[in-house]
Amino acid sequence: KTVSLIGAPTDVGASVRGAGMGPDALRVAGIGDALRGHRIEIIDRGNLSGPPNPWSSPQSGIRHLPEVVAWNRAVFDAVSTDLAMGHVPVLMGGDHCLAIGSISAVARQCRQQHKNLRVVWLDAHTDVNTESISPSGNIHGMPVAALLGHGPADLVGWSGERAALTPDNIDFIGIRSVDAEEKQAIRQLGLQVFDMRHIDEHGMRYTMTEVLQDVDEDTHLHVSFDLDCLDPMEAPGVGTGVRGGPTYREMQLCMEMIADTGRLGSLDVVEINPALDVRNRTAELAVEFIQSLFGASTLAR
Ligand code: DIR
Ligand code: MN
Ligand code: MN
Ligand code: MN
Repeated sequence: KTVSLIGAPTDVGASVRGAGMGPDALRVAGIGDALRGHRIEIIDRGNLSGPPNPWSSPQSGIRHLPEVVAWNRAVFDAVSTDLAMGHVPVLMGGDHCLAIGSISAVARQCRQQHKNLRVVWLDAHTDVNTESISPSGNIHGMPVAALLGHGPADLVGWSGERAALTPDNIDFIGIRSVDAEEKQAIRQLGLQVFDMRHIDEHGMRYTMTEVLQDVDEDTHLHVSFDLDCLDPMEAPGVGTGVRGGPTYREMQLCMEMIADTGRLGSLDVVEINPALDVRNRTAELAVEFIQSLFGASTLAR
């Protein structure tokens, strides 16, 4: 298996600056060597380039739309290239707006290859805002809506269809912060949200059994891993931490159960903010989880 690391050093979609340093924080934490240790071939594509963050206020409910489009275009092209080569692309963000480009590329490839796409969205937030309901205007709170075909025309339709995803293609895990009108959108769309209460009541094991039950040989599994999914005690280096996330052990089990399917085809690792971190702890934690996601376990190998 060949994994391609693609850096997208930008925070244009975020509400707090600093996520642009994520790719190098992951490299410093040893992401390449950690995976190389598991019989995976690694190609580091280096960092993509794109416009600087203008740090301006929202225009018609949305911030930095042209810059977000430019960065996502670069991500879409890079992810498409690696998928076409049969590689597993790992998008190192950057903020979560970049999932628009990466998942659109994955959806297009899945359609061409007649694969079923399943997205696992690990996040404290559902990111299903649009410019008409977002309280912040930050596009990192909107990628799921865009992928479902909602939002400004510039962010929609990249996969070749209006909607890269349908609501039954995506499951959310770890959710504990949803904006007022976002809640309504979730209900209207019929999204499957495994919030923290669900994990508290049923446990991570049962939750992941539900999430992964219909994954089969024809499934391409995409994991979109926002580091703020974790409890901020564990992962302080994020711009919008919310207390009460999954524990270290719960998240390890989540990753291991995904690895066990053998169907992981692509990954986003986003929202690491080294400017807010403590001695790169959050990037190091991300590397530990990514190792598990790629099949590392306590007793095997
Ligand atoms: C909030 C924060 N719901 C927004 N979203 C974040 O601005 O739309 N997503 N931080 O990861
Ligand atoms: Mn997110
Ligand atoms: Mn988040
Ligand atoms: Mn589902």
